[in-house]
Order: sequence, then C-alpha cells, then structure tokens
Amino acid sequence: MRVDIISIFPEYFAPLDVSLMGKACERGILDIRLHQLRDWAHDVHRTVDDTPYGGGPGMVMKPEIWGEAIDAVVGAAAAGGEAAPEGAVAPRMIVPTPSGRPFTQEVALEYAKEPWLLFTPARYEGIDSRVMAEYGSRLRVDEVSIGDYVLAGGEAAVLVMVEAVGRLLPGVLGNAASVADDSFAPGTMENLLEGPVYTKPPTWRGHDVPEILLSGHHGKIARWRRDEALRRTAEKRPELLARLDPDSLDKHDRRLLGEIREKAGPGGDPHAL
Ligand code: JD8
Repeated sequence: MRVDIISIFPEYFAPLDVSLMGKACERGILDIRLHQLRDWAHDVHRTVDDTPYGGGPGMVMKPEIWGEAIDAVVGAAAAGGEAAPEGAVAPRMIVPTPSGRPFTQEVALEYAKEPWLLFTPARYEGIDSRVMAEYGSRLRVDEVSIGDYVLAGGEAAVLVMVEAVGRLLPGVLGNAASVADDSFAPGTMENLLEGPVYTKPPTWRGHDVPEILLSGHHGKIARWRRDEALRRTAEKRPELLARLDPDSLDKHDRRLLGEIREKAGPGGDPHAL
C-alpha cells in the first residue's frame, strides 16, 4: 500500500519508522511518502494560512497551496510521471477533521483494501473547504474524525489511522489470526471489548492468575474469556451490547447478560440486551 502524507510538520511522522509500521516499510508492504506542504508556498515566508472570510478566531489554510501540493503528489502518478501503485491511478484522500465521520475498525478494514491513501492533516482552523469540494469531484474524499475531542491539528489523527490500517495489511502482524479476533472487528469479538490478560509469574505481589487459565482446558478458557469480555463491555461500553447481533449470542451469553442486567437493576442501561 502506498501512503502519502502532506503536512507542515512531516517530522511528526518519524514514529512510523519504528516498530510494526517501520518493519512494514522495510518489507515493502507499506510505502510511506512524506511531503512538506510549504514546498508549494512560493512567498519568502512560505505562508500557508490567511484570515478567515466572515471573521472569527484563528487562521485558515490557503486553497492554492493545498491544490498545488495535491496535484503534485497525485498528478505525478495520475499523469504517468511516476508509477502509480498497482491497480490505482488515484489515491483515496482522507482529511482528518473533528467534524468528520467517525473513524472505526470497520473504516480501518475498508481503507486496508485500498492500494493508495493520501492523508491531508491540517493545522490552524483547518483547510479552506473548497479544496475538499475541488477534489471531491476527482477523487474519493473522506472527512474523518478519530474521536469526540479536539486536537490542535490532524497529524496525530493520521498516525492513529496509519497504524490502525497498517496492522491489518497481510504480512504485517506475525500471525494474522490475531487480527481476526480484534475487538470491534467482524467476528466473534465484534462489538465486545477485550477481556483481561495475564502472563507469568502465576502469582505476583500476592495477586494470582485466574485458576481457569492454568487449567489447559481450552473450552472452559474460551468460555471464561468471553464471559470476561461481556462483563467488561457491559460495565464500560454498555451501548456496544445493543449492537451485538442477537444471533451471535448463545444461551450462556444470554444468561450472563441477564444476570448483568439484573445486577445493574432498573437503572441499568435500557439498551442492554
Ligand atoms: C484536524 C486543525 C484544530 C479544529 C479549531 C482546534 C481529527 N478527532 C479530532 N479532534 N480534532 C481533530 C482535528 C483538529 C484539527 C485539524 C483534525 C486541523 N485542527 C482545529 C477545529 C477547531 N482547532 C480530529 N481527526
């Protein structure tokens, strides 16, 4: 997968050279290209922002600079200047913004199927909206938010999305199996939080590992883990329980959720199954 990132802080993405993403790049699974937006600002101060039309606080990023930058990054490949990724003449353009559609595991799985992604993290109050309108007619443009809190810019959101997508690419994670039972991902653990995890020693500072995990009884261990995932989800993210596909629940799940609901009492989450 090719990933282009245009930013006034390309150094923000140094962490992508480390750990899993770093290895994915070494193995050629990921081809990450960083671009300094100011390279397309031609005044002596390499200005990329200006005051907002209609007044108000802060500054807005200028459309001309982004236009030149995106044309250069996309155009080169789209115009045959350099080899576009296999099977793609143009990238999917992803604009991080607090007013975007939620970035979820489902969206990450969607992006992991793409041969070419272009991220346009902004600063200040954001990018002049005509840029998204302009490229919306030529590319697939997604305005995406990673969560309901306000960041100072889009770079951190791009780091989150590149890692969430990158780890899904074939060959990145040791045993692909572990992606299959990701929380939030389609499958048995869909919409369930991960349960607690333990490793050696069997006792630490007087805290014992749950006996069942030392039993070697895989069936009982799987059951225990699912129970813990259901309990933790009911406690921390009850709204996720409502998303559970009822057909994915066996009678044991239902009995447990019933007990949890009883314990939660009438004040419990009306959505809980
Ligand atoms: C891009 C500029 C800062 C946002 C004035 C603070 C994503 N989940 C998220 N929270 N915040 C962002 C995000 C914030 C950004 C930019 C993404 C570009 N800012 C602005 C509007 C209010 N300042 C985000 N994804």
